[in-house]
Amino acid sequence: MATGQIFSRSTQALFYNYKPSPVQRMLDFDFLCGREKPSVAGVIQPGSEGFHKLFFGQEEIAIPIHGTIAGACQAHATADVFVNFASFRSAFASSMEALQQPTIQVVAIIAEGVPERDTKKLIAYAQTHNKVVIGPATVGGVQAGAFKIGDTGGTLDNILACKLYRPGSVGFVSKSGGMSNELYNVLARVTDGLYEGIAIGGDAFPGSTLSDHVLRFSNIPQIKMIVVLGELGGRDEYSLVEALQQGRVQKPVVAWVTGTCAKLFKSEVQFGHAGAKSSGDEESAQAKNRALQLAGAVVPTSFEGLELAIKQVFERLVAEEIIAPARDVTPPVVPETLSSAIRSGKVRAPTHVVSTICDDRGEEPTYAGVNMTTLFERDYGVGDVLALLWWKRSLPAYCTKFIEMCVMLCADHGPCVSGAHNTIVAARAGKDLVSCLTSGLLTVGPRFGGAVDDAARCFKAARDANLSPHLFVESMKKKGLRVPGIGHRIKSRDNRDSRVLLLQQYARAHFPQVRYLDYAVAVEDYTLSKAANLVLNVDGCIGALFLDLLASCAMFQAHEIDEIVDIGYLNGLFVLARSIGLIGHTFDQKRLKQPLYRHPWEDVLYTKV
Ligand code: Q5B
Repeated sequence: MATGQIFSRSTQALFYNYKPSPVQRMLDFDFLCGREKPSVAGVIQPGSEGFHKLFFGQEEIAIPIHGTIAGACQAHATADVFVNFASFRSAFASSMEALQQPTIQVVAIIAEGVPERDTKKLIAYAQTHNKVVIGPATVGGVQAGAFKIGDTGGTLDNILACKLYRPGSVGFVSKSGGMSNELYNVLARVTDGLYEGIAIGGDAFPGSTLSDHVLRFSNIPQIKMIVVLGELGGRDEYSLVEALQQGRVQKPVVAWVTGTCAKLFKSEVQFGHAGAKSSGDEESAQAKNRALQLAGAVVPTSFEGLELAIKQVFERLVAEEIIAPARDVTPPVVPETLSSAIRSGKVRAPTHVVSTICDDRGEEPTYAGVNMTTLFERDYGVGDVLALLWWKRSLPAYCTKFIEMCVMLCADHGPCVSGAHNTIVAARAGKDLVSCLTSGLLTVGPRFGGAVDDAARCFKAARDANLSPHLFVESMKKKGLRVPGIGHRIKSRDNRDSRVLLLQQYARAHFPQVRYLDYAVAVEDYTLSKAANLVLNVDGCIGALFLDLLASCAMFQAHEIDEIVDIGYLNGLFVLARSIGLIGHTFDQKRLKQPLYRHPWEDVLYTKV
């Protein structure tokens, strides 16, 4: 174990198993202390490479990520502290590997529950190689104004209140991390503050002991007095007693061993830490306090007396001119994050995204204010969900049933249509599901499946303007345009599209009125007089019937209907429906292990025109 300073203002650490909050806290501490270099040299995340963006003061910096411990040590040869945030399952292997790196001198193990036999192996290795293990089950340690491990010292407010941003004259060691924060606060109030503080962790076999650190503090000239907070259970405090008796600690020691209340219990009590359980009188807090006092430590009569005892020793050392109290400095202000400043109401910031259809911030996500539980309580279906997310309102059941019919009837129309063909070719080229799906969807347009909106626009404009079907078709022809929603590759007067018939049948039975459908059928009558395949197709039928739905269900105002037709919501019905079929085609091809598609030469006219 090292015999003096283990940290300084230039100490850098490697952080194992990235956790954004403790790393950022280390960097914020650095900034408060006025360090020039961040104390985290790199992060180790097994199997990953790259960098994490974090703040160093107001500036964003990139902290490199390394996939292996050895790689990180090689890249940052001067980083000698290993801050191990691995779980208790992997803490041993990673700590041992870190100790074996020549560049690493200190390993801090945060995890609780590391098996004692593993910790003993780490201790043995560290002792023979003169390295320091802090923990397991620890928050770590801090050298005020220089370096801190992970979450030691707690929040920024606490670090400021405890003046940990500049060194004082007191060395402090305890088992408990929580009690360290408490004592840092006491030290800031009744002394000139902490120089170095270590929480050795609450396990029965800590990697380094109270006395290890007290002896180390004896060799650090800046430390003028030492405060020790022990705990019932174990015999660690007796090594300190021995060191005091042997005169190996020349600086005043103020000590208190917590757990005196254990005597009030009839049976043995296990306190919070794994090692905090006394087996036998010698391990009781009372016995250890007595022994420490006899060995020369200043030991108050209760925990409440600890503050006064520290104060008195400090004041004596000041009077004897052993301590020249550290002067206070004003630390820089660590900029707040935007989210915390917004939370505390200090700033307002414009949002960059507006969303009005859903909210996932509460206990349950909502669609237009309707939560998931309600969806099922009310037995809502896909049509209802679509209405909530597309129009932010519930529609009458006959409308949502119609929407579901559209989705069901347009889900697929065989493997030969443009969309399915593209999807099949993509699947056979080995593409992933999303690529196959989007490859098919990209064919949806004015000729294939994407004529619903245009059909609605044209039928609405013509019907609202009282244009006769004949004049409407001829005016389109004059402009050189095909009537959207009319015509089909395989359907005709004598081979009607059953989807169109089913939708018409349903609407005539359930819609209050079908004036746009009637108009579309009159257009079809006229176009059929020109050619047998100029039928009202599925796009045209949905377009006309949706106009009827919007106009008659009393849920939309006139300007909203115009907006729906303008924006072009209705092709969305075909896109949604056909996605079901395209996904089916993708899986079908993959299941059949179909080979790469190549179009046959015989099917291509090679010509020079
Ligand atoms: N003529 C659909 O054409 C098709 C005319 C017309 C006036 C028309 C064509 C068209 C409008 C767009 C439309 C949706 C390209 C169709 C769908 C989903 C699907 C698909 C599936 C599924 C078919 C022959 C003669 C020419 C043309 C004239 C044709 N259409 N005149 N208005 N609308 N429609 N698309 O058979 O004088 O000889 O020059 O663009 O609504 O996509 O199942 O396959 O579920 O997947 O190739 O149902 O109608 O006819 O181009 O040889 O034209 O008729 O001007 O006249 P065809 P063409 P002329 S549903």
